[in-house]
Amino acid sequence: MLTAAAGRGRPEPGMAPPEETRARLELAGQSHLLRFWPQLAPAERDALLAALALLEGELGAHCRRAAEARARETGALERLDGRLEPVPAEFLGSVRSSEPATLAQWEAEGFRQISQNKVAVLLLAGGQGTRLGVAYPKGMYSVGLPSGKTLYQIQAERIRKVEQLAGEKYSTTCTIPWYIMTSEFTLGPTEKFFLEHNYFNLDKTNVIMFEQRMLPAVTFDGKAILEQKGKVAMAPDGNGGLYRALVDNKILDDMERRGIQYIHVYCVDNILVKMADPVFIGFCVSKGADCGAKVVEKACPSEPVGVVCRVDGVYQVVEYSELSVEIAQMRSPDGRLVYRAGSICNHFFTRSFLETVAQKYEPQLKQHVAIKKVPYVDEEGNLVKPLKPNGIKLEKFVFDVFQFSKNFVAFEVLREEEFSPLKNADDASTDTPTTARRSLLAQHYRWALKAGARFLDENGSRLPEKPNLSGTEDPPAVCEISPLVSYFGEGLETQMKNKDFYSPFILDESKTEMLEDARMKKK
Ligand code: UD2
Repeated sequence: MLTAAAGRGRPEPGMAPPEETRARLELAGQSHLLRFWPQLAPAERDALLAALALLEGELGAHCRRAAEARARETGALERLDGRLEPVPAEFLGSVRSSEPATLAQWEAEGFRQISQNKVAVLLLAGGQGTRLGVAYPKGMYSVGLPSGKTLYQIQAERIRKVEQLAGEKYSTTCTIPWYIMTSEFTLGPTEKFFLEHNYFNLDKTNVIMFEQRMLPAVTFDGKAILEQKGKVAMAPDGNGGLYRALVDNKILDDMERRGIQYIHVYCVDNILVKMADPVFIGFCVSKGADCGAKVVEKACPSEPVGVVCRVDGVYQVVEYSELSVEIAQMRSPDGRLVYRAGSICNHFFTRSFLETVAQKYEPQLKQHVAIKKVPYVDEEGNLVKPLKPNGIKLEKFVFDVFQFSKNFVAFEVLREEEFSPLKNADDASTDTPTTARRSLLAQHYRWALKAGARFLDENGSRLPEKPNLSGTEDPPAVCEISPLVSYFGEGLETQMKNKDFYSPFILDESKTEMLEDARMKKK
């Protein structure tokens, strides 16, 4: 159990470490953490003692668990083979194969729940974004859209728009609270960013940030790693740390107070994410689900998305890092991947399901092993940046609770409309700022053409049209539509039908007003 006991047993400068701490570390096999004690300044000693106190009693067990889990890891992939089956078609809802009337019913149901203030969104934003290579939270990243908007701004505006649509549909005003799980790395900068941007005009009281726990990184032989002479290397406890964080921070109580019943949990980096998607919410609610996952058809066997499937008959996500190549590559007679239901980290939960998980099942969640390069100080006190992985991080995964669901559903959506994650820097071939920007602009271009817009180049010549443009091509015209104007392509005809627009074009609220004024004058 983590207990803050900072300051207890604080030593005088030059003194030995408190005997109690020394003895406890000795017992846990972690006395190396005090190796540089004599060289530490008083403030560094205080900080080290405070960090160790926070890990009270847990450190030895954690380090042992990490080393054992890594040792077990060899052969784990083979053990899953033979226990897996794909999601049967009848348990998979699908945008592609559903009648428009059915989709409309689900959407109406979703909007109804939103209009009654029963829906919240919960963002997982505690990750370090190592692959993207920026030193700040990923949500603050701008992929280079004409508007310069960051991922956080796009998400905030989608919340505002979907609130407005639900309110208009059911003649009410409603709120979708935005819960944001951060970590020690991301909380401070995220709070500051939201403050500087006036919470993107959301009511600050409806944006609730909270922090997940951190765990020490451990060497292969079970020793906590010192990243500085007086600092243990720590990492967030995985996005499945959500369930402990919900309890630690009394978030479930806050949800109950607000009357929230359904929660859409999503990851920060998908530029096309449909916040509080009424169709998905409506689908899950209509099916009486306590837990649901959005999926897309995997693009290729090695795509880094977990696969929704059944393991020993129980619904689960097998993470990409844990699926064997042979299984990932299996194809059915029609040539499609057998395990193709790729999880896009968009999950639906009822509040009561989250409560059950938090109270009853959380301790049973698997601790997954991530092997990473963790900078450390060597025995002489020199900082070393390892070239090969040297450390174990234990992480829980958000989707590992699916196995406890009484009524699990999966919902397949169109990749080009809903999934384009930002994972890597631009020197990679996939999931980069360029691919994210392209997917969004391709989507907006398709919406504009569908609404009847025509595009001109800077000389006024009509640009060729590509109504079936895929998300992987650059559109012939650049058109960015503010989420405040349209959430999923709706309502654009009044502003765009049979009108000419010079590329590049941004349709935002001010332009909407101008176009509306021009239309009224013409009348
Ligand atoms: C995640 C999914 C993967 C697939 C993919 C789609 C998990 C474990 N894996 O893979 O199956 O759906 O996304 O893009 O969900 N995060 C935290 N705290 C942590 C670690 C991560 O909040 O301790 C957040 C992170 O900020 C991000 C989300 O969880 O929003 C996903 O984390 P990731 O980018 O490390 O996961 P990835 O891409 O390996």
